[in-house]
Amino acid sequence: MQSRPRPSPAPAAASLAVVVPAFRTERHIRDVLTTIPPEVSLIVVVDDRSPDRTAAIVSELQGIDERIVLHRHDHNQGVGGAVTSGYRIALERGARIIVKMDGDGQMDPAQLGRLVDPIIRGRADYTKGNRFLHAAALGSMPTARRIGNLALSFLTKIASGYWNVFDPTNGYTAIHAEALSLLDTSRLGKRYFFETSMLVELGIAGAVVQDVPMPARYGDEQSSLSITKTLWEFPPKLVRGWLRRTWSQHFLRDFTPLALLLSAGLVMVTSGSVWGLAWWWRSWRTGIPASTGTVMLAVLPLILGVQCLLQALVLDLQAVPRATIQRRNRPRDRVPGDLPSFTRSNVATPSEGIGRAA
Ligand SMILES: Nc1nc2c(ncn2[C@@H]2O[C@H](COP(=O)(O)OP(=O)(O)OP(=O)(O)O)[C@@H](O)[C@H]2O)c(=O)[nH]1
Ligand SMILES: [Mg+2]
Repeated sequence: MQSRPRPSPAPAAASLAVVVPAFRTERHIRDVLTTIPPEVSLIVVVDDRSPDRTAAIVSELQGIDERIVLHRHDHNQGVGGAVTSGYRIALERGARIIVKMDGDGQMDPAQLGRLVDPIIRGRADYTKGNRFLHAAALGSMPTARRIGNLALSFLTKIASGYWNVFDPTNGYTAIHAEALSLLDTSRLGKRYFFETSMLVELGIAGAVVQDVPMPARYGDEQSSLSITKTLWEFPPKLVRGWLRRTWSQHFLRDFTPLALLLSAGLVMVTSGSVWGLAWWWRSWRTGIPASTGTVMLAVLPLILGVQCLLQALVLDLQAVPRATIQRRNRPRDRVPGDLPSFTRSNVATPSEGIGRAA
């Protein structure tokens, strides 16, 4: 598959990298880049053909911070396309953990330590912010966005199989290189579906995903994300994601009891419904009530089918990945020595850094 990035020998070893997708961020990019903590050894800014001064400001900052690499797209590819380019560059330069931090200043660099901590400790392959775990932060999220997010979060749980995570569109994320190298990046959403599609692909790869409570920051940055467009565009993509993930996880890689229950449940619910509706239509047209046996032939498969589907749902809930890819590949239970350690003093608490909350 063409675009699976592989970690390759590093020109200069970069343990912890930050990828910054940037589009129309001239008012924020300077603050973002100058507050990234010193534990980060590589900062890849991807200018997504921004029509403003974003690239000029980044070039200027390269003169005072040699960690910064600027990659310019010759045509706009959307946030997903920008992050995918950044991931590729970070892997080529030997990054072990790659954080995605938006260029519009909505993600607080002071929270970076908390975000990467579970990955450094080998407890997760992918971490993401969750604004819903952080009560104070919820107040700063616009109401329409909160409701849309709740609905999409539930659909994403079904599609990705990560019943333990919430707030799937949160863009403050960190990933271990070994998990990233297993993903087929050509399947990732190019635009706003990117974060959600990451969860579906991680579900297919069997990575451990963990939420980290995170304050949301809504300031004066311009939002290009349309709630109605999102609610219209995401569900069909999520259904396709669910089909691919379920097929891969429960039918291809392993034929699990869930596969049996799901197949039996779908057959029974469909046949019971079709039989029941056909006889109901016939009785309605002729005025002759259906016999008890005919009714039972519709009701029984329906009840049994729904029970099978519910049981399949419970098994899916229990199948959330628990063994990290990094530990599966590294048998001994140890923290890798070449990753930066965030001490108590430089790991922010969840309540810190909400300075610009609206
Ligand atoms: N809108 C947009 N952002 C892009 C694009 N390419 C890269 N980005 C960057 O991707 C990041 C996320 O985009 P936003 O539009 O802020 O999306 P969001 O944070 O999910 O939504 P908001 O909460 O409305 O800010 C920002 O840092 C942008 O600068 C693009 O083509 N369009
Ligand atoms: Mg934003």
